[in-house]
Amino acid sequence: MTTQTRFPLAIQGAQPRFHEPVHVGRPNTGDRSTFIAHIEAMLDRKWLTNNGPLVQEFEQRVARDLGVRHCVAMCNGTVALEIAIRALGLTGEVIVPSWTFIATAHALAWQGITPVFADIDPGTHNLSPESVRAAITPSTTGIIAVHTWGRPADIEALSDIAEEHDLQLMFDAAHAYRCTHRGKRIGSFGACEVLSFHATKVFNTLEGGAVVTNDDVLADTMRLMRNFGFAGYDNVIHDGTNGKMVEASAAMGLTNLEALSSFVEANRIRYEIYRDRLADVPGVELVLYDEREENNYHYIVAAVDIPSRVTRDQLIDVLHAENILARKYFWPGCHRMKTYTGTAPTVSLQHTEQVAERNIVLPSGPSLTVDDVHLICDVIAFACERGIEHP
Ligand code: T4K
Repeated sequence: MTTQTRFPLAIQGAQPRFHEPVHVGRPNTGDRSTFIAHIEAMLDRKWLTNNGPLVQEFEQRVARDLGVRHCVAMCNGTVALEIAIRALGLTGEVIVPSWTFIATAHALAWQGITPVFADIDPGTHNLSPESVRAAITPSTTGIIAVHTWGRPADIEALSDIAEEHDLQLMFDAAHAYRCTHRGKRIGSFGACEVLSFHATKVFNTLEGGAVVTNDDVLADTMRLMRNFGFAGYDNVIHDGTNGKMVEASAAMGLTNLEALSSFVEANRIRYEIYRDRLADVPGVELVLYDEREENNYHYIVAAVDIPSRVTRDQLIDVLHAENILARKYFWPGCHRMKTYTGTAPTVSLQHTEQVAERNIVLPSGPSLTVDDVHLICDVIAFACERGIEHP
């Protein structure tokens, strides 16, 4: 269904098209009574955190779902990154994309490791292996590649580079739950992969994260590290922090895992509407999912460029005026965030720079109706075809 676009756009003074804002990252929540039953049982048990039964069940279910030996649940994805980085013994310099959420870089810098920013492939938004090669120095100890928007990184090329230069390779898989690479679910590539179960993710535990790995020793180390290094009462055998997932988060996780396939199906339907409706809009190019793989279709990502009659920033203004809260993730790129501008990038980040000026992430997910998606497409088509100056 398409709605006749009316004039003038909200930016020119009319009522916004949406009375209530529509968001990127509206939380997906499964069956309420299941969640509440878990919470009631938790309260009855009076066991709220510290490796409780819900967390243990959650870890087993996630590991089985992803086909990996260990899932070590944590309080959020950022702490999971930090713990994985320490457990792998990374030091000195670690290569990361600049085109990622700031947490990937901060998890290194927070522990005195220098994030060295490498460029991306503009088509996939994933780390460019050539750029990674160019960024290696004698101080490099590892690579953290991101499966950006759920599209798997170039795992084979990066593994070859890591092996050649004796570097650790781990993945930030915050976007990639229930996505596959060559038919195998993301979760068991590299030394380990880090998941985020933040409220805005396809699969949430309120806040939460995990490291998944097939390495038994690494998993044991991370279990110690997330609980202050305790190996039983009064016995600290490792350095550590408080990275534990609470039972209420695991309750949400168990609830949402049951509903995850329905979230993904709702995402797929909305993605296909965007894909079809925006295909002929001038200057708008969607980042497409690879249909040969399993995808979670969570992020709807597009580049806005000539011949669109509006720039990306103008389109954002138009959409926001209509209460459509599209985002510019990950503008301006980590290397342009204040904390990292003191050090000049060591390799060209030209694709990152270009993508950062054009990229837009659009609202999606089960909380949006398909009519909402059509309406958003109407506004985008109108703005890109006609421009904002049109009477
Ligand atoms: N690595 C990567 C590649 C990541 O993308 C992330 C997180 C991480 C690592 C770190 O994982 P965590 O430590 O977060 O587990 C949001 C999320 O907070 C962040 O988790 C996510 N990436 C990032 C891409 O997006 P913000 O600063 O944009 O959040 P905010 O508050 O602007 O919310 C985004 C939208 O979601 C808003 O339009 C409102 C909506 N929203 C949000 C929340 C929390 C809701 O409707 N309900 C809610 O409860 O970072």
